[in-house]
Formats: sequence, structure tokens, C-alpha cells
Amino acid sequence: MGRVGIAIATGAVLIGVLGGCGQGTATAPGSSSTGPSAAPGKAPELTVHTISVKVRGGKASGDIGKVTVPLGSPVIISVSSDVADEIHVHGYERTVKVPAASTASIAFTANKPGTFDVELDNPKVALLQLQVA
Ligand SMILES: [Cu+2]
Repeated sequence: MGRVGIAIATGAVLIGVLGGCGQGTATAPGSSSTGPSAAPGKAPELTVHTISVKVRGGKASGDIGKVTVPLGSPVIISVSSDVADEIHVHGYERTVKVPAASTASIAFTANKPGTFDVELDNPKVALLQLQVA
């Protein structure tokens, strides 16, 4: 019966490691929607805020620093990277993998007020702070 206990403990450790940095929530890559969802009929003036960051040699440029978007607005964070990495929007816990020498984007609605770090996780590169107010 000692065996079973060890197997369960190992599984728990693996799940913990998968969470990556900070608030360790397991990643759900399938949820990144492509493009803003067009709402036919009554569209209450939703301006899509597109944030573009470029990372080369571990350095971020573009829309870096503090970026403010209105609460409730749709946001697309687009990151171009020279190496394979994973984009992580803290607080909203959105992650998406970006392949080497390409661009990936995360689309979501900024429906949670606060300031959230957006970064690449491997290796850790701070991109910007998303301020939702
Ligand atoms: Cu992170």
C-alpha cells in the first residue's frame, strides 16, 4: 500500500510544476479564440485594444511598460518572438505558446479590474503591465 501513496504524491508534484510561475493554474491552450467575436445586432461600441510586442534576444519592444485598457473591452495581445516561448497573462491566467520566429496572440475580454503582468515564461521576460480600469 506504500506504493499507491507514492504514485499519488508524484502526480501531485507534476501538476504543481506544470502551473509554471506565480499563480499555478494548469494551462488551457485550447481556449484562445481567433479574432474578436462579431456580435451582430446591438454592438455596444467595443473597441478592440490590440497590444503588440516584439521580443528579440530576450528584450521586449513595442507596447511595453504600462498599458491601460477600459474595463470590459476586448483585448488582443500579440507577441512576436525569435525563440519558442509561452505568453502568460497573469490574473486572467491566459497562456499561449508562440513558436520560434513567429507571432501568437491571446484574445480576451478585460473584465477584471487591476494591474496584471504579461510575460514570457521560458525564460522569463517581462513584456508589459496591463492595467484594466
Ligand atoms: Cu507568467
